[in-house]
Amino acid sequence: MGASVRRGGFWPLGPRTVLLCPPATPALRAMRRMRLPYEPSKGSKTFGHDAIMKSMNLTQSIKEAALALGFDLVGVTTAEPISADEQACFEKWLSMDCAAGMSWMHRNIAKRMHPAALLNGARSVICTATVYGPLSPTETPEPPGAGPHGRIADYARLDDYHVFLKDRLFALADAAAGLAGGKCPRFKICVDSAPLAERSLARRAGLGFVGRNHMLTNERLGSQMLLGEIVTDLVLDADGPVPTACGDCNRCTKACPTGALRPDGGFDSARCISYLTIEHSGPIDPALAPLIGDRLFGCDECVLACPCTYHAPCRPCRQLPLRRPGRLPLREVLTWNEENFRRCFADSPVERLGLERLQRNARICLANADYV
Ligand code: B12
Ligand code: SF4
Ligand code: SF4
Repeated sequence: MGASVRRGGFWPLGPRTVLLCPPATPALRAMRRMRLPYEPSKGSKTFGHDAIMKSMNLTQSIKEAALALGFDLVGVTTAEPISADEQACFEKWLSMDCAAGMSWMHRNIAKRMHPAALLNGARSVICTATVYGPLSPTETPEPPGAGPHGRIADYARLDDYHVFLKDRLFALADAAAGLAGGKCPRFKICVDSAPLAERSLARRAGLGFVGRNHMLTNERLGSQMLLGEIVTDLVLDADGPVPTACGDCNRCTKACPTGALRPDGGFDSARCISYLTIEHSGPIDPALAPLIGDRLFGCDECVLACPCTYHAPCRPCRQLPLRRPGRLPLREVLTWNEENFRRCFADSPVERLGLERLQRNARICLANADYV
């Protein structure tokens, strides 16, 4: 899972739990320059005493800093445990063996449910989302030349998001520490690999709703977004959840090639192409292999089928560059050695998969291409 970001001894408690004290770092000074002007409402009786006003001003300034750093969405929730319903949903998922071979999902359950278990004294979670799609038509070219090709999930064409999102979140923590004035706040940066219920928290922070495809989905920006959080002991002003927009729509469930999105709303990882091609080690069940089609790494079907995603504006250009092809010639992949693999996928999410499993997937895609 994610690589940790270390920055020259600046993080005194190690790469993950950080204690920050002003005076400002260069990053923080840059952030202060970037900060948009903020006008506190003067003498408002409605908001009551100073502490509330201060937390609101601080929250608003942190959000502005987040947007200036390139996050597309930012919201705040408390560090309270996720709801009893969501805890029950998670426990049922585990008990039904829906985590399949991801044994690590059975560990650190208390932390996953409760952000304060990750950082003593945590009071708030700053939730962010970074858009990576939908891609524009020019970014999704037809396969060049002849021969069967395999598809790479859109997010895996970027550099490894664990690294670049952690960098951005550290910069946001810098900014928040400066904005907090004389305080010495503590932060824990989380992206994917930390045991944290990221979608539940993002939903509670108002970034979007959890759709039938289980994705955190924003009505305006869709669901091709990556999540990252800062758990902190700062007291911030919490946002509220937004209602789900699924209604009677069922497109994602219909689009899922394998039935991983179950009719009862559950999610069966053992049938999910994303799980099979990325997380699963060893041979793939021959009954499922034909359903994988040409998906060489990951799967975007339930995400792209969602009206919120396909009506969303295309990925903004200022965002992260796509450094890898969306399709690869399968016969060529089967001839690759480690050097070829590294040249294409170093520093990408595919690197962790390794050449052996990529070639396992390529053989399945090739067999499927020969069927058609
Ligand atoms: C394990 C995992 C996987 C597994 C299992 C996926 C799954 N659905 O659980 C596999 C390998 C299959 C996978 C695949 C993908 N993943 Co993944 N994955 C994770 C991980 C590490 C944990 C997810 C988890 O806790 N699952 C357990 C189930 C029970 O939790 P859940 O489905 O999220 O449900 C919770 C809440 O959403 C809520 N909830 C569920 N249903 C409902 C319904 C309502 C009405 C409400 C109110 C709440 C609610 O309660 C649940 C309990 O907390 C997270 C990172 C993290 N630390 O959270 C990334 C994460 C979920 N993955 C991510 C991505 C991008 C993907 C893929 C799109 C990659 C790809 N293109 O191949 C696919 C999408 C598959 C899918 N439709 O979910 C992103 C999702 C971003 C987003 N916008 O939602 C995350 C958040 C990583 C990140 N930091 O950005 N993933
Ligand atoms: S990622 Fe693919 S296989 Fe997994 S649930 Fe979504 S559509 Fe189904
Ligand atoms: S496709 Fe339809 S049902 Fe599925 S998440 Fe999107 S809106 Fe909800």
